Amino acid sequence: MQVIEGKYTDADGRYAIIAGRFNQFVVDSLVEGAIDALVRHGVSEDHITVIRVPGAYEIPLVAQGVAEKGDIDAIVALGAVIRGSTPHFDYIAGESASGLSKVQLDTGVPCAFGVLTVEDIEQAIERAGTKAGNKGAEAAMAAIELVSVLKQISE
Ligand code: INI
Repeated sequence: MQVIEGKYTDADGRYAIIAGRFNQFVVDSLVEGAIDALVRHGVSEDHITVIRVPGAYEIPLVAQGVAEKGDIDAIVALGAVIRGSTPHFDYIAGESASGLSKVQLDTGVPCAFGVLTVEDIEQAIERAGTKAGNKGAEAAMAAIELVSVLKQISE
């Protein structure tokens, strides 16, 4: 039996974090968590690029451009879409998720989904480094794992 599992360290990988500016104080904590997780798992700070975009809706387009350029191993998408204050929540959250899924399938570059889609600001804060952990860090770990799995299945 052969079992392929992703490793949680990456000394050579290049990562792009694409972060929405909307709900910035929440997203900044996700960015901080993602960078901390990448660096603590071996990624050099010189190999991390942070790109800011207006909101979660714009992340897929920029992810597509980054992925097509070909010099990044994985993308960590970070944002916060809060239903309470967003009548068009479903459109923004849905397009962000499906757009990122399309980018990773079209390009083969993993796009970890660290976009919070929550009911209210309290839930957002809980997922940005308080009682429910830091979803930015979790997305960064998923990105590292996917880079490792893809490397192994292509060997
Ligand atoms: N963008 C977000 O990332 N989160 C939100 O909660 C949000 N709200 O509330 O509207 C939001 N809107 C902006 C959107 O992502 C685009 O930037 C905008 O529609 C311009 O294309």
